[in-house]
Formats: sequence, C-alpha cells, structure tokens
Amino acid sequence: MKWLLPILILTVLIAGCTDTIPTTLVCPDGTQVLGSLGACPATSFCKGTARCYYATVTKIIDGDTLEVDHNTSIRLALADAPEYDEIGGAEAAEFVMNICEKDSIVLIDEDDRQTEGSYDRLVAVVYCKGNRWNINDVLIKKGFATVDEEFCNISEFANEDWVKNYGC
Ligand SMILES: [Ca+2]
Ligand SMILES: [Ca+2]
Repeated sequence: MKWLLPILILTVLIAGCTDTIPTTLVCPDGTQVLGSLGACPATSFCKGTARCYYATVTKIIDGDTLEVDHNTSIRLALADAPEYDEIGGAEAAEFVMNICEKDSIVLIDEDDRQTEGSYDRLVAVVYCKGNRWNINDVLIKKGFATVDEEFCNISEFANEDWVKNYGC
C-alpha cells in the first residue's frame, strides 16, 4: 500500500484549503475513518480487553523498557533487548528513542495474559509514530531484540507473525 501515500498527499494538495477532504483511512480492524486529518481510534489497534490507551513517552529506559506519563514503566511484550550497559544495549535503546520519541504519543496495548505485569512494569505492545510502528515487532525484525521464548506459551501476542517467524 506504499502507493497510497503519494496519492493521499496529491489529493490534499489538489483539494487545497477546503475543510472537508474526502479521503478515507482504513484502520487495522477494517474500520474506516473519513477525512485526511482523522486518526484511527485506539480500539482499532487494541487486542483483547486489558488496558489499552494513548500515553506520552517520558523516558526510554533501555531497549525493551520505556516510561510513559512519568508514572508507568512499560516492558515490551515478547521482545528482549540487552541491558543498557551490555553489548548492543545502547544501540537498542537509541533505536527505540528514534521510533518512539520522547514527548510523543504512543498507544499501549497491554498483554491480556500478563496483566500482573513484570517487576512493576506493564507488559505491552507499543505502537509509535502515529501507530504506524509496532516497536516490539520492529526491534525483533531489526535484530535489536530477540524473542523472549519463555513467554511464547503465555503471551496474548505469541501467535502473531512478528514473533512466530522469529522464535515463538
Ligand atoms: Ca491486549
Ligand atoms: Ca532485557
């Protein structure tokens, strides 16, 4: 669908200053949002019934842990990156910083089968850059993190391609 973006941009340019631009955004669950400025609702990305909400990134702790809203640490479900001071740790953290930038809004989809958390951290998949990137998925695909195989039989997300193809 890479061809879609230039067409959308062109449509916006042609439409100029009109308020109502008749473009449609198709969300992951198939729902459609009208208007070029519309955004997919959080619920179209959310899986399961556990917590799922938008939050602001306040700190990247390492390649698999970040803090949102100054009060919640998020542990990325199924993705295990090295500690910050281990080999590859700083690179993984830097990669997360670039995708899920500080002060940006991200979507947190809690792992329905790990709602007890992990060391006071909420276990979740995090969508960044306007929900275009599942950071857990991208970290593993790019080799900055490996699949946390001990959770393959536990996690809500274990049957998804981004982990099935990389160890689960
Ligand atoms: Ca969920
Ligand atoms: Ca780790």
